[in-house]
Amino acid sequence: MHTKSALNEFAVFGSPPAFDQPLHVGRPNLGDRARLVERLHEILDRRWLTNDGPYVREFEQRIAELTGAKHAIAVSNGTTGLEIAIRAAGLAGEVIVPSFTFAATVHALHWLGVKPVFCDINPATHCLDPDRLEALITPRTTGILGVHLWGRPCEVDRLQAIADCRGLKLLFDAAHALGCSSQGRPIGQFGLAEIFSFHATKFLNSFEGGAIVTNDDALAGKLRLMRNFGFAGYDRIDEAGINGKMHEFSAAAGLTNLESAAAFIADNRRNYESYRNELRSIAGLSLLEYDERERCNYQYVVVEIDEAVCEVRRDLLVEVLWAENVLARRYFYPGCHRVEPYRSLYPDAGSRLPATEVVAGRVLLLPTGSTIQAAEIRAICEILRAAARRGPELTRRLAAQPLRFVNVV
Ligand code: T4K
Repeated sequence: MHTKSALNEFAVFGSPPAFDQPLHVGRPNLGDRARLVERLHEILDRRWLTNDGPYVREFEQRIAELTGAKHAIAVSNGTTGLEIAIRAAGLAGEVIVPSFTFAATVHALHWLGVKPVFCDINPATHCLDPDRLEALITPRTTGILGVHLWGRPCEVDRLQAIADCRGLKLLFDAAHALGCSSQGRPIGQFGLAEIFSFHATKFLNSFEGGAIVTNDDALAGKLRLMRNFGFAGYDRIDEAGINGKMHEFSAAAGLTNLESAAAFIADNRRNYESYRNELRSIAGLSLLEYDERERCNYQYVVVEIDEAVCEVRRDLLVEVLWAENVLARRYFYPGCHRVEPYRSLYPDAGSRLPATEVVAGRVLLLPTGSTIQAAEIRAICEILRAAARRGPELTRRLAAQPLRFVNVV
């Protein structure tokens, strides 16, 4: 690792990179390897590989306990979980959803023939702005799909009040929010159902996987049927279902990683605080805060770049970092409304999403998780400090060469 504090040392201008190996946003956290292997042997010995196996049931039990939800239904991934929940909840016509989210949230609606109606976010929370939502409700609206982005909860009470008053179903994409809370209540307790992701890049992974949690008995029954082709018994199908089952290897990984979840959160929190200490002295860069009164998994280190202050574009900082082998991400640039098929289907959507467009243009996510060391965080921040201090000069010098890593949509 090389520490850099001057522009001339930057890899983007030809020097060797600060890091020999790439530092990722979303490097998987891994629990006790020996325990995982033990579980894998048990699965093979049992010859019960999928279809509601014992590890899947145990994993569901743990997720239900963690979220306080009455039912947890494990699924093959978060996207399939969203699709099954949207269908089981009977959403159709139009559903209100943020554009500032991972594409899966919106794809799940579109894939089921439901029109996503993009609602702007509150720039302070990065979540749905309830003040902008009511104006989007039409006679065709059947639901609201909120996203607890970065694990920071939506304004759940206000969204529920709107849903109740207008007769809409409320679901939450909680892909980022396992182990988080809102007003002291665990995520998993809100809306009709909430959907988690346990993808490799999530703080708690089952390699691939997800879970739908709900307190509604009837909905839970339907979700279980739909996850398994609609089978209610041998030769009996009660629903149009799909194959959304989690298999035993995934559940074994999820259970093993759950045993280390507190350690993963502690690592994330330690990293977050290191970034906070380093970044507070860099003008123009501000770290998105988590509410200390709530439970939080701290899995995302989100920085907002104020270009007017540091006089260098976010995208140029990304170019600099990638050249140094720091694979910072621009989640969720450019916003779903600006990617296909939504860009072509709803070409005017951007005009009512001003906060989404601004936030998508200034967000930068930095590497965290169990594999990142404090010295690496200091070195990353040193690069950012040098770049932000010499913003105009960096901008001028980069204008003279093609960007290697960043594409601008
Ligand atoms: N809703 C929201 C709000 C979501 O954020 C997501 C997923 C979903 C729904 C859907 O849930 P799933 O169906 O995925 O369960 C990643 C993840 O693929 C995606 O799960 C996640 N959100 C999203 C925020 O991030 P990419 O395309 O950025 O991933 P990728 O392949 O670039 O991985 C990120 C970094 O992690 C890479 O630099 C390499 C590293 N990595 C990745 C994998 C898979 C590893 O080191 N090891 C690995 O095994 O989307």
